[in-house]
Amino acid sequence: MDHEADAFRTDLMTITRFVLNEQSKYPESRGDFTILLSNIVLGCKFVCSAVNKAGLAKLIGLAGDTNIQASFFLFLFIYFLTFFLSCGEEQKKLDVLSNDVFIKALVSSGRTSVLVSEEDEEATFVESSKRGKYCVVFDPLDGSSNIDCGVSIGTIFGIYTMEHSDEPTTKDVLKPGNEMVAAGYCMYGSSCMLVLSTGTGVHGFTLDPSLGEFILTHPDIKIPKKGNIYSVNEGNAQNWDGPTTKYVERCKYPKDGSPAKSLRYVGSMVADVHRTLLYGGIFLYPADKKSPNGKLRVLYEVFPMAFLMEQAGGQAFTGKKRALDLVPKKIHERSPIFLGSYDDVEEIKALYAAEENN
Ligand code: AFP
Repeated sequence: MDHEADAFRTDLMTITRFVLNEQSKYPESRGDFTILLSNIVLGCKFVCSAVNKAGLAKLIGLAGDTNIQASFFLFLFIYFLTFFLSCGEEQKKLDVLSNDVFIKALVSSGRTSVLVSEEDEEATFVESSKRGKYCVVFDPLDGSSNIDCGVSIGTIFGIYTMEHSDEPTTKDVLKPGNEMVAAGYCMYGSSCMLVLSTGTGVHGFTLDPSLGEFILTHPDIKIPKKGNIYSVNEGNAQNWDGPTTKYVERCKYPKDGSPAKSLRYVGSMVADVHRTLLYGGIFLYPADKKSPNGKLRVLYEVFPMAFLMEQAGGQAFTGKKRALDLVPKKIHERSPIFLGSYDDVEEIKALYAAEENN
């Protein structure tokens, strides 16, 4: 009997219900944000479905091209040759497809004016008949070098409000991250999960594939105050600066008698930040001699993740200042980033402060 009741949980908190509830707290609201968000959610569902099918489509496509009368060895030769030749191509296609999906979803929402995507060199200015009061910065498929091995990848987004009705320009998105009104990511992994903050905490929704709905599974996520995991590409260690080198050394050989931290690094920001958010610890992509500004992009990687971390009780630091206080000058600008548990980020902040004092 209970089983049956479980099958008809129409009282579940879907993401649409959640956002409508939030909207009802602001009686003056006209529902523009709800409409924008439902278009982002639609984009995530499309990309999730494309990512899930990617590996299968490649195999089915190849099998279909093969003459079943051919000898077994010829079959194997063509199969593997085509498989390897198609790897890079497939990856590129999924990036481009995801970008198209989000641009179309955002423009057709009628609620956006400026869009900045990792995939496009220039910002997209929405035609006047379809314009709205929001600007969206996003990376449609972050971690795409991980597609071919089936590792988690994701979409990252941040939302700003236009404060005027003049012609939109890039100035509308070249604002500090603390002016974002919402940020989130969708992770395409063993499950598809959307993590969102509209400035009132961080909430996680898991896609129920049978319903096609994101269900609230992780309400009010709080990052542990201190963690025991550090996450960094240690292959770059020879080029790090003093404070980063010292910090990672301390993770491995703590001086206060505490146990060494574990290292976890996927190389997909969404996956690494998601784990950090849930388990605690620190994610770092520091500056190094080769990349003095680090690798990650301010608008659609650093800011949204920093926003989520702060909303969950953690911190995000650039090596010089609070990440959300950066004011980007270019839409694809990069910045070093250290984010995660409050105490862990506090430690790296102290090391940079000590270096500055010296
Ligand atoms: P790709 O999209 O090229 O895979 O880059 C992913 C990414 O921007 C971010 O998701 C990772 O945290 C970071 O790069 C990994 O960079 P390294 O490969 O240099 O460690």
